[in-house]
Amino acid sequence: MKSLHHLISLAASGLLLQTACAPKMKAGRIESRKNPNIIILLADDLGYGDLGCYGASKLKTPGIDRLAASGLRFTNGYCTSATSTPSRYALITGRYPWRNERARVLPGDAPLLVDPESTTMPRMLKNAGYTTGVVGKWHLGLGAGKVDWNGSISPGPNEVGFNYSYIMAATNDRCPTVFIENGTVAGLDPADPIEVSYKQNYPGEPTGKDNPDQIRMGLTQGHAGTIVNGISRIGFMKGGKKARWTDENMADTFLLKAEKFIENNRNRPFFLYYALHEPHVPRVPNHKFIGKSGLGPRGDAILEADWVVGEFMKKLELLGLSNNTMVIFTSDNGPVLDDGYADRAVELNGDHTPWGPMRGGKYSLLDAGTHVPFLVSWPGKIKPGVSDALVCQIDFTASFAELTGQPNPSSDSENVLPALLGLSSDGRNSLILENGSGKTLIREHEWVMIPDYPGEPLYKAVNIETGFSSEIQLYNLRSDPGQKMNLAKPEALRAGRMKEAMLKTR
Ligand code: NG6
Ligand code: CA
Repeated sequence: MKSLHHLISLAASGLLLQTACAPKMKAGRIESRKNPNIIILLADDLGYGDLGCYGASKLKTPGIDRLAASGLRFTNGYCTSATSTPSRYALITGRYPWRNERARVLPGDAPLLVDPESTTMPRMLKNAGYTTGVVGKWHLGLGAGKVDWNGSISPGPNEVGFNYSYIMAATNDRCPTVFIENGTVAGLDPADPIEVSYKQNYPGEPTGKDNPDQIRMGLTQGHAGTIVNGISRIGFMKGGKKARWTDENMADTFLLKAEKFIENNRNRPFFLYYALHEPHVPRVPNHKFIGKSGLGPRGDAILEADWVVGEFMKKLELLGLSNNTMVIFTSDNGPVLDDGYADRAVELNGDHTPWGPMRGGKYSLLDAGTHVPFLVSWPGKIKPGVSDALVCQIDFTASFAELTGQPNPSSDSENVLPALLGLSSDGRNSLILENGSGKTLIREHEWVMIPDYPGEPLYKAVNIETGFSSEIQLYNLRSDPGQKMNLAKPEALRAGRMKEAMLKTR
């Protein structure tokens, strides 16, 4: 029924008619073209309150604000998890990450987390005739066990549905610090092979732990492994010197690859998953952004991300693709200030509020862990505005299935296409969210229930509330977005029912 209703509302809006009749290419070529290009821009650790369009006044983000003004700005947009790997797993597969025990922050040498046999979102789009690409942060594992970084690195993105990939294996603070293009380390000199280990250092290789005099950014927690570009990382590596990245150039490198991908595929439907590395640690933006935000490296890195989005959107426009492309901008998890490097993010933050009006942040069960910026633009198709519909990145799979006429490969993923297109103010009724290590909570409409999880109330290292409590928590996010008033006692029935609903889904 729901799907029929959706079809009717789509037809009423003229969308189905327009897309069905859209083949505007020269006769005979690309006959089947009826699907818009789809681009997902995913920031790393960017908070709801980090953007001008979401109320930030201390940081100027004109590039992303322009994208927001051209489309729909969601006020209840979510990622599934408060850390990267599980969040990205859900985005790519449409499956809840807590169903997979391995869906936790992965080391740089972890095997591929996504089942290559499964119908992932990119594979589904490929089935619909799309050319698919991923550029940027991967963090979903590579290979099937021990990876030979000097040979063909497989399975990886190209085996789970991407035609093209240009990625970093894990995070910008993890080894190996090289880019991998279609399964091969880019720019590798065969005479200087790479080795990677998360167990021990290689004799003679400098590390943050043993050679603190060689690092240019101090440490507050971890990250005492191999030094690359004057910054020590998590894990160890040797060799591959020519292929190692320079953090200052990373944004330019990814931007060029992303632009090249859309340029090369301008004449056929494409899907691009462009996963920016900002403002994840280490925050080492290009020289042109240093000192520009007044908030230190974290703010400067956000300015860099904003510039990247602005440049990329200009390119899309220049290629004449704007009106046939749905662009989504969002973040993989909530914000964090001190995430291991002494970059003075806390000291220089002033009264900026990366978490917006919410409580918690990255790693947290509280709302700011997963409540993220969420913009959807498709000029000419989506009327600009603001939507309060409850939507989640896990729903891209089912929604794009609807958009492209494919079967939905995952029942965890709900078709919220009418909400994404601004044709309906209804999104999901309920959604299960996760802190990144398997602890779940449930949101239903404006209500959120966090089960009783005994544990430390604070992640001391990052100074973020965990959301753990020996008491069940229930909040009304509409009247209390800062989660100050636990209503679990006066609303015991509701809290109990929600807990039951959550456990039933698990
Ligand atoms: C943590 C790292 C943090 C970050 C995070 C993953 C330490 C002390 N902290 O373990 O710096 O890399 O993992 O972030 O090592 S995420 O956004 O990719 O999930
Ligand atoms: Ca992240």
